[in-house]
Amino acid sequence: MAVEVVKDEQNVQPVQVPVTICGDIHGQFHDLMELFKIGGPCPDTNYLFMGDYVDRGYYSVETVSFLVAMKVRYPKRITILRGNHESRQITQVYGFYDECFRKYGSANVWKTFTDLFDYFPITALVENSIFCLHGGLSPMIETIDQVRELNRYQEVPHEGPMCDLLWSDPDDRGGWGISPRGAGFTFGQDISEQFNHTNGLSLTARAHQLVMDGYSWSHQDLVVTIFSAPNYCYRCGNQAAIMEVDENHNRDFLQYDPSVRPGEPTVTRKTPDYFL
Ligand SMILES: [Mn+2]
Repeated sequence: MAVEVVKDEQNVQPVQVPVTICGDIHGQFHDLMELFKIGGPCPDTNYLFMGDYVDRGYYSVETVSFLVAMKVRYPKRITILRGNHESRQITQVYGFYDECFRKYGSANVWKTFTDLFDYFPITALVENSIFCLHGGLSPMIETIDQVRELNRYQEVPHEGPMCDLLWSDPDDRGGWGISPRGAGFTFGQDISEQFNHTNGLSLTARAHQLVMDGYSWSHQDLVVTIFSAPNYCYRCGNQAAIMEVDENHNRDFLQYDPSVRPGEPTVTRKTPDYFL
């Protein structure tokens, strides 16, 4: 059912205000429940999630199942974009594959989800004004129309425009730079200025990077990073945030801390070896 719902969405999925824009969740299911407490339940609040639902945290299965179920039930109320972790290759390294195997005794559920990920839209455009995506810009993409022309129905490629949109990061240095991640590029304020100007945008919103306050402005407020996994990997000590955009396009950031789970210590627990 989810394939049928997301496959007909556009590479640049149009989204209306009011909407609440969210960043990485990374399998932190209890914190996702906290997010809906802070932001309001779906469908009372419209949501736009910018990818990275799985890997790292212990509850990727529950996290992505919940979001996909909400998408099927309220397709016009929630938009779920693809992150660089919604990928066969990455999930075999960072936890989702192992979690599926442990919880279901086979890779079938992992296979079904990663096949679904190929159909997720890769960007969204809020009221022709806020361009939303997981990573960042690409030297091969000058216009939003060029994003519309991509064939997105595939595993996240190792290079090229679709890879860059899911992997790139803003940087203090100008121009294009080599990304230390080994995929995508870094892009400077001059690049953001040109892209926002060319496409008539007020803002590019993206996720993908841990920021200690849950949100962080770059490039003189042309780019915002939103990160919605508090105390990322159960050890980073960061706050999480979501960005509300109201009917008048006013923006408001809501920050939150980790949810406290019954029976669990409130102190940060010992970090499992595989996070190190
Ligand atoms: Mn990411």
